[in-house]
Amino acid sequence: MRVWLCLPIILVAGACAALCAAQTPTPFAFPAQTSANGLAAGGTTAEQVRAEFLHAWNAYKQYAWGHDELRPLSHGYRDWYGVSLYMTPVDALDTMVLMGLSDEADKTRELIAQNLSFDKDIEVKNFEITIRLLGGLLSSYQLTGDSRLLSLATDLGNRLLPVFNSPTGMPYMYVNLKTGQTRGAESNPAEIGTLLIEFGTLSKLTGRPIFYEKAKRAVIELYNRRSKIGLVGSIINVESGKWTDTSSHISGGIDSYYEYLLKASILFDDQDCAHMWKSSVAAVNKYLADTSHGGLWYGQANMDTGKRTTTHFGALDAFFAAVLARSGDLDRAKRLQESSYTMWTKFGVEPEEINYSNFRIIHEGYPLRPEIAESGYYLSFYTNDPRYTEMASTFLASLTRCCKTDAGYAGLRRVANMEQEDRMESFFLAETLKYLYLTFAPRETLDLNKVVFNTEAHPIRKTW
Ligand code: DMJ
Repeated sequence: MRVWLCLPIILVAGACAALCAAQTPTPFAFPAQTSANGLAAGGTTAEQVRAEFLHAWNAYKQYAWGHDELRPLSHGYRDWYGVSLYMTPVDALDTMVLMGLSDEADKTRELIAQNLSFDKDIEVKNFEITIRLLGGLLSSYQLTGDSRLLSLATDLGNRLLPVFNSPTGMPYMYVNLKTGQTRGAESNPAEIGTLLIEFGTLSKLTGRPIFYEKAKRAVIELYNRRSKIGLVGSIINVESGKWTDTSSHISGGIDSYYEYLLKASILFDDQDCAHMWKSSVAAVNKYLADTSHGGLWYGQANMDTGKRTTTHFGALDAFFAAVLARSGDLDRAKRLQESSYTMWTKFGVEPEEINYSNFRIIHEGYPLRPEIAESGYYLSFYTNDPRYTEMASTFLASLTRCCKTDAGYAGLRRVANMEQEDRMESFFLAETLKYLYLTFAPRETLDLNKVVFNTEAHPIRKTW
């Protein structure tokens, strides 16, 4: 059981100084996972997940090499901003390393190091670029010791810094990578608060405190605007500091704000974050948690009154069981994972959102999301209960049955009829298949107590 210290929140200036001593690059290795007979040491299922990863990756190589994403139905590609930022290779690289695919990992690392440049006149979404690219580069740098990846991460971090130049210090949503021009004052807790791990790690690895200082000030500004009952809303203006949508929940738009309070407290021994996590999760469990059909769910409530507004739960919300498990609250984590699993099995694949009071679908797509597999992996690691490998087997079977195509994997437009859509998000390789693989792989493949995963499943090890 983790012991939480409730220290008063202090101003960030000066508080980060101890965090930032330059670190010598020390690559860390995972144990080899392939035995003499070529099978993964965790048995055939880990090997199956690895084969599915290769099916998806080979399709990317054949039809989308050098581009952001594969289009698995039309055999084409998609670049988010018209030019490639190598989204899929950067997101997938540490999964290859973890799976022991060293030749693929070496070639992918060369592709990135020789071609990726952030010197581009494009306006990018700070949140997505931070969790996928900055997180991916930092994790792969730690895994391989290739200093070119750290140089890319540092260049990217410098180009993202202007987002914090708002009157409150909370980040704008978009920034131009060449000019530093920002846009998007209406933001949300997830996009404001999900920067601590990546910017903090960059501070640690470069010895430059500015990254963590800016990210942490943003989180404190946000936390200080919580309601009297301790909840945050859905949308806040980073210039005025005023809430423009007071609906509170743990779903997309807020979710990883809570995740990073907990994880930053662990990764950086940050007692301010520990305090903010502890008080936030208490409010979440008091006002957002709900019971329905005998299960634990988390719905929506007004941030000021705590009054229940809707009873919606979805694929993104399933992340919370992992966070609860990491915090030591295994009881709630297990109950919530059972609810998420019901949502998956009732429809064959989980819909984006349902109404948990009547099990009607609210949003019917499934874009290959990882959260339910992520929570299953955490619970499997912390409990050793075969229930969670059973769940992972169900997820893998549904994915191969409903989403696999001749060229990779496709998200679903509608789970009701399993109609596929022409998109394979990079998080399928970064997260979904990584968490499934780790669930089946031998426990020593990765010690969850020694790393912190960013919200895009990039493991960061505390080398400081
Ligand atoms: C990923 O980019 C991250 O996990 C993020 O926190 C939420 N959305 C997707 C996966 O569903």
